Amino acid sequence: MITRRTLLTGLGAGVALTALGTGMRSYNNNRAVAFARNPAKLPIPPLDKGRMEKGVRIFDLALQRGQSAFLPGSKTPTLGVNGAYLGPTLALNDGEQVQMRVTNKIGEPTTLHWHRLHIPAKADGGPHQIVEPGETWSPTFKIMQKASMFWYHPHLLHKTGLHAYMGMAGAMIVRDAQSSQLDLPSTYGVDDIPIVLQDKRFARNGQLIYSSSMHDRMMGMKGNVLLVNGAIAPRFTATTSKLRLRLLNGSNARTYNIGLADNRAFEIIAGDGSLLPVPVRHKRVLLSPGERAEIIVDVADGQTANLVTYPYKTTGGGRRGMMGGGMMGMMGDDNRRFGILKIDPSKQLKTSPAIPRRLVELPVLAESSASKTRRFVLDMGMGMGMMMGGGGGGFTVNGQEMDINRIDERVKLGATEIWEISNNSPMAHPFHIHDIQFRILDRDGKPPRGQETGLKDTVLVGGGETVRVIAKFEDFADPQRPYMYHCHILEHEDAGMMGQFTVEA
Ligand SMILES: [Cu+2]
Repeated sequence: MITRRTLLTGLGAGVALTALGTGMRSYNNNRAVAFARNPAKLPIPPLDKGRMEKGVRIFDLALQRGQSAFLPGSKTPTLGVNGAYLGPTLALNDGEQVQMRVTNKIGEPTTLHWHRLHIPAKADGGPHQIVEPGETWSPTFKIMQKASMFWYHPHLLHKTGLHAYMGMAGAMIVRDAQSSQLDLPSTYGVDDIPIVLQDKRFARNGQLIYSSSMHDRMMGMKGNVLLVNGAIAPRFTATTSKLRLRLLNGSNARTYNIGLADNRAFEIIAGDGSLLPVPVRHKRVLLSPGERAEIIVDVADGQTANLVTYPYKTTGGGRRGMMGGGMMGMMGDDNRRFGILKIDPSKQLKTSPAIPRRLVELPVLAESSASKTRRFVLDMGMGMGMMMGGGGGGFTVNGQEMDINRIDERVKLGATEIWEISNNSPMAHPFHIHDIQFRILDRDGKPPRGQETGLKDTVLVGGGETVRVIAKFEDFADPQRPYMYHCHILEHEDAGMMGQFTVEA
């Protein structure tokens, strides 16, 4: 159980973290918006290609504390990787051997997890791979991925939410031979742009508020200011007629329904872990915490394209639940609107090639090839009581809170399995599985659409909904060291909505 005490003492000396809950007057959103009227240029995280040593690509990553200037006239203590806030974009190539040298300079234990790289469990950077202060952790592994964007973030038991919220995260872009043949925008920072979204709540002195109120533990920590690569509603000048935006929801709890303010359509070309078989033309892309999507925005008309968030309702009717329909509705909806990015086309636009109509061939996993169906029920039953002023935890998978000393599931190496994830609560949960990429079979019996047609590692399961996914558990067996599956609302993960599985020969 997370108590207010552990939250308050969590960061030790050095970072004055305000944890006074929703009663504390936060940084006025209007002030942030007014500030954004004079918007900053979109910061582009540096592209880190590492350095080659005996055929291994080495990345030196220092986890550190720093001060960031998000708001006028105030400095915000933050965490970052090789910088004050967020970290570099790591450039990785399929088939290459890499070593991550992670040095912990934040003065307290943490971990760094490679969100859904297919690597041995001992290299995963989950709750079992703690990096003590002053230590360097150096996992070596081979990149075995389809071209896509992945990300790294902390994964310490009970502290993931806090450490990620403070900014210790970054993107990883994997390229492969097949995708390099495609005529897609791929000049980093010019027409291929990472967009890391994190919402924050600020105290009036500029410090981040990480609240321990019942409400924020239940709903997850949501902010009222959206940072886009660390800037508020920034601008970007396009020099090409098409822009590839690689969207990463690195937020603790908030799902974004992203679109253009003038309602123009864009092409979705990738989901979490791969390109899509074919581009999907759409006006919105829904992104829950942990999820990624790549979109191609066309600005050939010379008009400013304003990327914003729209209100949304999650799918799923909440067929069960202890609350009335109104409450369930509220828990599935989000009506806050944020500006994400204003794209100004320059006068002389270079014309980008047309988007290829076919992008990638993905392996087919037939349902009949599955040897087993495992069922996972997500619940927050007691948590409801908690919000109502009672006690208890109750953020569970299959009725149990995470126990780091318990292996919940044992999967046979080489097996193809169907995992059926049912949400027994009224609130949507983004369910994430380490080690594998899955395909979505169906959502309440209906086949997936749009960005969900590629390889996935995180799927939003609406209130009362059941999603079935299929995956093959290959290559890495380790009976001792588990991988995690969990809700990617980090406060839920920290409160127990997580389990452990091993892959065994
Ligand atoms: Cu959750």
